[in-house]
Amino acid sequence: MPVNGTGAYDPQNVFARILRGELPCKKVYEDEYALAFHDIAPRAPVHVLIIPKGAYVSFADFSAKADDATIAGFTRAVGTVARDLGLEAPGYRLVSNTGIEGGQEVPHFHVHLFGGRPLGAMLP
Ligand code: DGP
Repeated sequence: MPVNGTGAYDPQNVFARILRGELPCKKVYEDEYALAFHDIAPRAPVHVLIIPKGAYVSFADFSAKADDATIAGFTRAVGTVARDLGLEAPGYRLVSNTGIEGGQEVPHFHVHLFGGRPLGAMLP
């Protein structure tokens, strides 16, 4: 079910629980700004989710409320994950579904990183 990208943060959402260590994940990267782990239902040979450590519902929330250091640190972490996974040369795709019409299902801001095969044209 798509979620409201501008609503109140639900601390029981699945990614909050992963951040707290209450649920397992296949971690690929972590620093002070971000945690990255494999998507539970991968749609490409590489399908990793990168999430900030703070309580942000969506990209809308993150881009409005996070301080500049947090936005910079998170953005840099996304690039680092892609580089560490060897995706820089072949290329990759970043997606952040936001809110109801964006098809967001987990109400903790996340970026999908897709790669490992030709992804074709960007179509909704
Ligand atoms: P979306 O909110 O639509 O951008 O997508 C959420 C993604 O999160 C979806 O691709 C499936 C993934 N997902 C949902 N629950 C879990 C979970 O418990 N663990 C992991 N690793 N991924 C999950």
